[in-house]
Amino acid sequence: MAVPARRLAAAAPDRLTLLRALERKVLWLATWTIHHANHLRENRDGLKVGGHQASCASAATLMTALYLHALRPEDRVAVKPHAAPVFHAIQYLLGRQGRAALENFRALGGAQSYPSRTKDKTQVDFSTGSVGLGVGITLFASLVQDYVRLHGLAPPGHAPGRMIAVMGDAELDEGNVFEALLEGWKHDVRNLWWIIDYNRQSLDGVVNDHLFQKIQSFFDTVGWKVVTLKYGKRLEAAFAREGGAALRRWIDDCPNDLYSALTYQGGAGWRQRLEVDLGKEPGIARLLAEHDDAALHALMTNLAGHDMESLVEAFDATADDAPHCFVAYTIKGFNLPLAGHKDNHAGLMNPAQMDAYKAAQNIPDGAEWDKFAGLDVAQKSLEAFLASVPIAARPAARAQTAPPLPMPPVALARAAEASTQEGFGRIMIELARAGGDFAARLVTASPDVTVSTNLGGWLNQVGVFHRTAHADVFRERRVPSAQKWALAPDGRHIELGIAENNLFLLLAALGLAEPQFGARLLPVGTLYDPFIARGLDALNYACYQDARFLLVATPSGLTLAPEGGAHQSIATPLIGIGQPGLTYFEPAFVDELQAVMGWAFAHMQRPDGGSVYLRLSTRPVEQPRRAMTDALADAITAGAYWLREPAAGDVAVVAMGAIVPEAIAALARIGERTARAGLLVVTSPDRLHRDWLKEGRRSHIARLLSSLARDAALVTVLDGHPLTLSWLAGVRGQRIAPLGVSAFGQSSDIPDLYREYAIDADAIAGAAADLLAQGR
Ligand SMILES: Cc1ncc(C[n+]2csc(CCOP(=O)(O)OP(=O)(O)O)c2C)c(N)n1
Ligand SMILES: [Mg+2]
Repeated sequence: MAVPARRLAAAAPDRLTLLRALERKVLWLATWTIHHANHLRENRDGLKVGGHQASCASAATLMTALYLHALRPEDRVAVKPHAAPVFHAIQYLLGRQGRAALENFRALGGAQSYPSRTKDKTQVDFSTGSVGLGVGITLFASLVQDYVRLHGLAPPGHAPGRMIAVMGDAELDEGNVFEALLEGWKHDVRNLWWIIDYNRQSLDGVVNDHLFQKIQSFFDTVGWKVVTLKYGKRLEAAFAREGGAALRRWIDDCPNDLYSALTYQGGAGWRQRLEVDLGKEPGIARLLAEHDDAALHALMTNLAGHDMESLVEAFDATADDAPHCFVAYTIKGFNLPLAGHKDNHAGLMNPAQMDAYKAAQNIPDGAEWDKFAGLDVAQKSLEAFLASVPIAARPAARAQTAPPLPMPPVALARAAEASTQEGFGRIMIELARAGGDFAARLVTASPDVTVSTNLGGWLNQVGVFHRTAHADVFRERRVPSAQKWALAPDGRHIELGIAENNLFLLLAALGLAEPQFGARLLPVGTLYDPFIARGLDALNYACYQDARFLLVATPSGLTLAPEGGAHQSIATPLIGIGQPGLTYFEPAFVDELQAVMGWAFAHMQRPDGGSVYLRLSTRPVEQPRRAMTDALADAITAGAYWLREPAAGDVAVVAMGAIVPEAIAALARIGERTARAGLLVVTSPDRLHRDWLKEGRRSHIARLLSSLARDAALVTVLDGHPLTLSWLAGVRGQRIAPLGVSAFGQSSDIPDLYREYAIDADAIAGAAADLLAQGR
């Protein structure tokens, strides 16, 4: 809520007094929460519980100003991970979480170490923890907010909010922040605030001097407004006195490490140094004489990031929707004995220091969790104020869940041969043609591999999204091209530059559109499978906060043969199995893919569902002639089915994805040696494994394998790491030959590569023969 300047001036003293009192309480509660967890709770394992009192102190003023003054119900915030206790304290004061959450900070069921959308029982907008990613997601959330609004999907009366990151200065060392900034510039993002807690300290020590100049120029370059909040009102007043200009110059020129050390040493340290450096400047002696040590320390550390009035003014002055970067000068550990020490990141106040702090806060014994004890403002006024702040109007519950939209049936022309990647492109085109609410909510994104992952046809139907329309110049000039490339606010594909981190952060933001903006989107992101690794932390981050999306990774494996080893993924199936919140499928045939996509979109919309990862291929494969029965579709989505039932044989081949044709060819050879061998096609080792862990002998895979003789052997094969399927030996205690790829690939064609890496029909038949020869 932008308060008009004149009204603010009239109302300021009262509001500022209230905010300052609450700021003190916020810091106390955050500090006490950490202290309690480390010193007053039973410690059963000898581990340090931890928490970051200095990082909290650094952010306490600006988070109080933000949450209890500037924040509106529609705004969304990513809080720097190690300021979680400050966030929890504010939520506690607002009545949004109980005392038990704070008492159990970092304990099971209590407030989380770092804000967590899924594990905290209060309204966390964005989880944070891996530095830089919380910053980045706010930028993509602002893009998604615009997308939702420009597509008319926002609920009636929805006001655009500001996407806000409260970030540590060291987060600017993470490359993903700059990748996001550049993408944000291309997309002309709006309603975005990044508030840098510029304490000039990271984990290990003090950051480079003059970093702020670089920050200023980075943000200028991408069209942001930079608001530098350096000195508080008291220092500004001192600068206006005789000797003030010299004092200002001295602080401006003071190296970060010296400023930090003097802050730690306090009043006497400041005095000694200023006498040496500025003693001869007119006015300085008087200034020093007028301030006792405590007052001098308070003056010299009066930075704007701890000056409520400066922060409130700065936030209120931000009326337009241009992206803003606030560089708020702060002190790590401000108002605590940890202040300024270079080693304070994980530092904890000891019990004696806490006692002194408690006494200074006038908090009686037993009133440590009291919301108002020791404050010099009447409890009633504080309660009334807390009830009146704009964010208090935010509904406690998350947005309502709309009923799931099923994927419409798609009739594909029968192809004798097709790759799963081709099938994906065709299904997307048909979905665009089918229209309706499902298609309206389908949104795709790709980091410069839209065409090469086969989204080109879909793109021609739906157009590229941009806030401002831009014609397709090639089309206008009649240059022949298969791709239409006009940008428009109603486009449904979001094109990104080559930065996989950005893709995953965008998918995370798109996949949170429903809880954040009240509009369900069905996001589909495409990239080359090997480059999942490039953005893996951001993918994990997206899953960690339960964003819902479909990730289509193609091409994959050795199978894209001539492209060579740098593009051939090996371990991604293991990521697919190991990543919580993401269900992995690797279909072999287009009809499997279609069944899987139907399941995936349903899964993405289920309250207890998640995201889905499809590992696809460009290899054209002969398609089976069969009808898709419900039973077959159920087996496919459960993770496996018998393509050829075994005749109680003593060996079966288990194959997945692009390698299934090799398995089919191998079966004929194995058949010459033994009773009919079975061919089990796996569509999701992930689904199978999860179900097996839960259901054991009653699991889908156990039931499928029970068609085999108990002592039958298995040959498993995939274009990926053999560990993906080798666990199948454990289901019924069978002998196994796990084939797959565990060394880097190289350029070649498929026959040579499959032979070289022993995943061809000969290798499969050979492995089966060896197992049979070993006997039972
Ligand atoms: C990706 C990642 N790497 C490392 C860490 C460990 N870590 C936590 S905080 C931090 C430094 C934070 O410094 P800054 O952002 O300046 O925060 P503040 O000074 O406010 O504590 C580091 C390295 C992390 N959380 N995430
Ligand atoms: Mg810092």
